[in-house]
This record gives sequence, C-alpha cells and structure tokens, in this order.
Amino acid sequence: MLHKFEAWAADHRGDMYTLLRRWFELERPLLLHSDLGAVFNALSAEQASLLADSQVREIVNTLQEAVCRPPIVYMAAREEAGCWWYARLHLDRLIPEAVTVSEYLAFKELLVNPEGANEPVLEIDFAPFNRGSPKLKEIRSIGQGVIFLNKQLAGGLFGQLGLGSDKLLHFLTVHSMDGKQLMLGGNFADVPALRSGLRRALSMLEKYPDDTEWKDVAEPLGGIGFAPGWGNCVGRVSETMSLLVDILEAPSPQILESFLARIPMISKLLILSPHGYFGQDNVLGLPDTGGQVVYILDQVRALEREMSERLILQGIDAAPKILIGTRLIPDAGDTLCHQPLEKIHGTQNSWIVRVPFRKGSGEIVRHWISRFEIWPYLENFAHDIEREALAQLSGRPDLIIGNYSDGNLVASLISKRIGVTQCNIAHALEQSKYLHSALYWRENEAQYHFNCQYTADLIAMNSADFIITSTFQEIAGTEQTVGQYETYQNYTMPGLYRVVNGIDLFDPKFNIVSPGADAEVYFSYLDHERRLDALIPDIERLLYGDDPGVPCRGYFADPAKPLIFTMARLDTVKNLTGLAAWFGQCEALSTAANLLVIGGHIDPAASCDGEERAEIEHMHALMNEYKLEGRMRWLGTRLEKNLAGELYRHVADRRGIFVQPARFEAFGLTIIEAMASGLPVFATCYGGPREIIQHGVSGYHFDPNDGLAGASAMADFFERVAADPGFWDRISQKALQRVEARYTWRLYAERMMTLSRIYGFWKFVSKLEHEETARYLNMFYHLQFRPMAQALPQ
Ligand code: UDP
Ligand code: LCN
Repeated sequence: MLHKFEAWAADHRGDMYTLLRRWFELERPLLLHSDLGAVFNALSAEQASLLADSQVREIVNTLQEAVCRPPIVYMAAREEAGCWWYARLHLDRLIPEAVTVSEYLAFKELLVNPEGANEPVLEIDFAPFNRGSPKLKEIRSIGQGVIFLNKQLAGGLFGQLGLGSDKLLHFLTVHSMDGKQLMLGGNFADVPALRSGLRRALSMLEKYPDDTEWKDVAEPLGGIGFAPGWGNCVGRVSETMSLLVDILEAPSPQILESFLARIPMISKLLILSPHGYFGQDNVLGLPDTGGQVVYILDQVRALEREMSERLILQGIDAAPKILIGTRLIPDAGDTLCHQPLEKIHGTQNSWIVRVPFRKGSGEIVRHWISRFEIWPYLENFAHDIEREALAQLSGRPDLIIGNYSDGNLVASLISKRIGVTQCNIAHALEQSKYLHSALYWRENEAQYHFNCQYTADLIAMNSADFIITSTFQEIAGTEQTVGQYETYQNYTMPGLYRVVNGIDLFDPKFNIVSPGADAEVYFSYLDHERRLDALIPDIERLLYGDDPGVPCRGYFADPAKPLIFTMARLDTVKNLTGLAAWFGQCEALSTAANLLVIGGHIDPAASCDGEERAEIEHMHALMNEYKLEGRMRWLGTRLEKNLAGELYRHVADRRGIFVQPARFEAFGLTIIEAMASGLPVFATCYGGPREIIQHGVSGYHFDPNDGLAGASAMADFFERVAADPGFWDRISQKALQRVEARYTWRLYAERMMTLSRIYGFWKFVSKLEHEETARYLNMFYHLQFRPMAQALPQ
C-alpha cells in the first residue's frame, strides 16, 4: 500500500500538496483517523477528481494517525489488524518515504519533548524472543490459538519431529494430583512399551461391560502400569486409551485435543482480582467494582461445576477447590470486604480469600483506593496471597487466572515463582479508553499512573501462557478500529521507553472465550413461570412511586410511555450523562419514551470518588438544563441481581429498550443481560458491543460521538414499533437467540477447561523455549516497573 501511495503522490503532486496543506491548517500536532478522513472528505467535495480516485481514498482510509510538524508529517497506517506501516512526507518533496516504527515513535515523542531528538531511549522489543515459535498467519484465525496449537502439536511435535510421543509418555508418567500418581504408574520404559501396554489393557477391558466401575478394574490395570485418571467406568477408560493409541499412531489435532481435555489436570484454581471491592453483596456499582466481579463470580460457579464433572468422569475422587484472591479492606463500609474468607454462594468449595494491602513500612491500608493507585502494594500482596493460597489449597494451584492489569501482574509474579500455568483476562485495557494516555502519561500522572499500568500490562501479557478475550475485537479490532491488545504492539511513553514490538496478535496464546449472563437471573421476559412476581411491588415503587425508597431525582409524568433503560457505574467513560443530554436534546425521543437511569449517587457528597462526583454534578446540571424532571427518573442506587433481572424484564414487558451509551465498552455484560431478558439494545459502536450485537438484526449500534444521531435512531425505532408492534418482537427474539447461541457460561467453562489442559501440556513440552522471555521480563520488572511503583505515594 505504501508503494501505491508513493506512485499516487508522484502522479498527483498538486492534490498531495493541497491535502498536506489542509492537514497542517488544522494546526493540530496529532491527527486521528477521523480527522484525516474528515479533511479528505471536505477536500474531495471541492475537487471532484479526488473523490473519483478510489485509490487515494483507500490509502487515506488506512491512515490511523499523523504527527504534524510543518513542513513534515509522519504517518502511521494500518492496512489490516496487526499490519502497520509508517511513512514521512515533506511539503517540499511530496513523496512519502517509509520510516521504521522506531523512527515514527521518535518523531511522535517530539510532541512531548521537542528538545529530546537525540536523547537515548530504551526500546522494548519482544519480537526476537518469539522468532521460531509458531505463529498464526490468517487474521480470521486470530483468537483461535488452541486450534492452531493442536495442529502444531499434531503436525510438528508428533508428526515430523516425532518427539511428541516421548514427551507425552514423560508427561503422563510424572502426572500426579495431591501427591497421588495418575495416568501411568511409571513402568513403561519407552513408547513401544506403552503401546503394547495399551493393547493389553484394551483387550483385557473388552471382557468387562462398559459400565463396570474403575475400582473393579483398577487392580488388573495397575498391574499393567495404569494409574487412575482414564475414566470412571470401563467404557470411558477404553475410549481414553483408544484416543492415546490413535495419537501414538497418527495424531490429528482433534484427537489430541480430545485426549488432553480428558487428562485430570485441574482441581485447584487460584483467580486473582486484587483491586476494588470484591464481594458478593452491596458492591456492584461502587467505583471500580462492576462487571469484572460479576464475571468472576459467575465464572467460578461454572468452572467448579465443569471441573467437578470432568473429575467424576475421569474417575478421580477429588473435590475441586477455587480461590479468588483479592484485597482485604478493613474499612469496608456496608460490604463484607473486611472478612478474610467468604464462601461463594452456589458452590461446594470455592472461596474469596482476602489479604490486606501493606505499605513498605508494614502498615496495613485500611480504606478503599482507586485501581489507579494500587501499584506500590502489589508486590507485597503477591507474596501474601501466594502464602495464603498455598495454605488454603494445601499445595500449588493447577492454574492461575489473573484479571485486569493488577491481577495479571500478580498472576505473573506468582506463576513464575511457583511454576504454574498462567492465564490472563484483561476485561478492559485502558489504552483504548484513554486516548493518547501513553504518549501524555506525564500529564495524567497525578491521577492515573498509566506508566505503571501499561508497564504491568506489557509484562503480564508477555508472561501469560494463554490469554482469554471476550471478543475478537479485543485482540485485533475491526477494519476501522484498533484492537485493545493491538494498542500494545507499538507505543511510546516519552522519557520512559518506546515499544516497537510489544505483543504479537498472531500469537497462539490468544483465545476468544466469551462470558455469559447468569441464566438463573437473566432470562426471557416471556418465561412467566420463572419470573419473580414478588419483586413487582418493589419495581413499581422504584420506578413510579413518589418515594422510591432510595435516593432519586425525577419522575414520569406519563408512566404509560415505554422506558429507555440504562444502568452502569457513573464514570465518564460509561457516559450515562451523554445519554441524558441526547434525550434532552432529541424532542422526538423524549416525547416517545421515558428515561430511566440507574447509577452512582444523587448526592455528590455521598461519593468517595472524584470522577463519580463530577459525573453526579454533570447529571444534575443536564436535568436542570433540559428540564427533564417529568420525563426522566434517576435512581442513585445499586440494584441487587435478582431485582436487576426482573427490572430488565419489566422494561421488556413495556416494550422498552436498553441503552449502553459508553464512549468505549470493552465487552459490556449489561448488554448480554438485557438481550437475555429479551430487550432490544442500542449500544456504543466502540468495543465489544459491536461484536455482540448484529446491527439491525439483534439490536443496534450507534456512535456516542454523534449521540444525537443515535437518539434519533431510537426515536425512529419507537415510531416504527408504534406502527408495527411485531417489529419490537422480532428484534427481541433475535437478541434472545444471539445470547443463547454465543454467550453462555456452560460454553465458557467447557472451553476454558480444555484450554487450560492444552496450554498446561504445551508449557510442559516447550518449557525451555520461554526462558529468554522470562529473563527479559524479570529485568524489565525490576529495572522499570518496580522503581516506578515504589515512587508512587503510599
Ligand atoms: N450491576 C448491577 N447492579 C447495579 C449496577 C450494575 O447488578 O446497580 C451489574 C450489571 O448487571 C452488570 C455489571 O454490574 O452485571 C456491570 O458490568 P459491565 O460489563 O456492563 O460493566 P463494567 O462495570 O464492568 O464496566
Ligand atoms: C470490564 C469492562 O469494562 C466490561 O466491558 C466487561 O464487560 C467487564 O469487565 C467483564 O469482563
């Protein structure tokens, strides 16, 4: 594409000159994709020749960013996910010239540090460590790492290299759980011996009915060299053994996956989520406490069920145990976050384990602190929670799952120390939410400490054995937008370091495994038998009562209108105030429907978070400005799950909609909850919702930067529904089907358990290959992250 650009510029010097001048005339040093496109569109409206030239439009479309220092501009172009090129253009020469990513970033750094052109800079580059390790090739395969890995294992390790069988034999020979030998008793000297053992075992098993229990064949099988773990009954044992026979003969990716998925490897899990109020009651909607907590609690219930079913099927008599490690907050308000141990409802043996944050002096931090302020405490936290987890689990966990930047860093520290497979879940990577926050990290330092956060992210994502994402776009974006992980591919933090290869989107460590909505709570409004009718009076009071019983502002002068419902934490990115403003500005919408907002507090003094206080005041100002009192109700409360579930359904009964107006939403659990209840949803087009909803089929996207257009689309929707009530039903049906097919915890747990086994095995067989990266990361942690974290106020 750069060659095309060069050729076009050579043939169209006049147009190139005009375009460049127009960019400079904006007098902004950093132009975004949207700015570059807008200038081009304005220009091509004036010059028909430009408009007609589809080639240059295609080129301009790929430009993501331009750094202008007249008479020079440096450009970053993204042809497709993960595939970038960089060029420089001079007003005199007018022919683009390729530059390296390093040169591009160096030029960008001058925006912040104009005198720093010749200063030496630390460059971070992970590419050399990954040379030679297998990588995906196709964009559409991104996020399906395990499928690729199975092919690699089947084709390379077991195929051409032929080493796989020996490694598998070794793996099965040393495999144990709680000190008890599983799979092989250790008497097979080599693969031929194993093969003949399998043949003997299979022919012996033929004599037994399939449902014969393991205990009845354990002795003769033990005599041949087989330990427990093959199955709970003869039928299952034979199947598992046959799978191994097939692998040793001619492995296929599917057979390998099926076999590895059966090995009882996972009975103890450690999940890390240090920040926020992590609890089961009275925490949702508090600052920094939202979907991540819901996700993890639902995940634990689903994983415990899956782990226990798999252990039973494999004939292992062990109860799984899951721990969620979080911080203990002594001054925890009306939450239970001051308790060291809390059993998780609906589980047999899963617990929240809390240890407090300690300062360097040893003093315990008593109060809640923002997720942006926690960096200095994580190292001590990692030590303390590791000790606690080892004690609670009576040994090492089989898998460690980190959550968000802090949990993933702690997971990296512990996993390395105790040699356990590490899985990361980002939930939200902040570079996508806070534009240019890496470049201008110093300006934001007082509030956000992105220097620590982005360094932690880089360390954690490169340490992880595998990474779970909720959507494809989280990794690699869309044609138009950059993926959340992709933002870590190249970036610079002037004065700290420059990243030229931070993460490879084609790494097979990435896997898309989407979460679900708790099916016990969020189900269709049509499922009358399961509905919680007892909650109807509470809902009516909250929505329509003169005294709703919780802090509130506004009422519905005409309660018969359908509802536009939104619910989220009241922070700037969630943009609930944006929705209130569009509602106020769009007459057609505020005539057609009422607005129900649930989030934050009504009294700013009740909030302990600066950003939330500012949003509260903004919301009041909007209600005053647009006189929303009789058309909008704002409840400053946190809804308990069952009440939230019944409320979604109540809004559906009344033919309403759910709106998610965020400037950016990493995934958006409320969207799938609303869809699972049968509500048509209008959601931001930035982030996960774009993938969850098929626009115009199972809901709608809109651009929060053009919220008025979104508001008028909602007004059109209500108008259409008024004319054709069946239209609402059709969208509602599609929303229900979409969630059922894609976003369920059962699908999640099955996939997650298979992945942990395959990556666990992969880690075992490729142990040495990651040592270099681990060393590099260790140095990066100690020389870069640690001093920055320790310098933060405690
Ligand atoms: N939530 C809730 N009650 C509230 C506010 C939020 O139950 O008063 C839940 C909501 O149902 C969802 C979660 O909090 O499960 C928010 O998750 P989401 O992914 O939408 O956003 P996040 O807060 O993680 O950014
Ligand atoms: C964090 C977010 O910001 C949401 O978009 C996600 O839905 C939530 O975590 C759960 O992953």
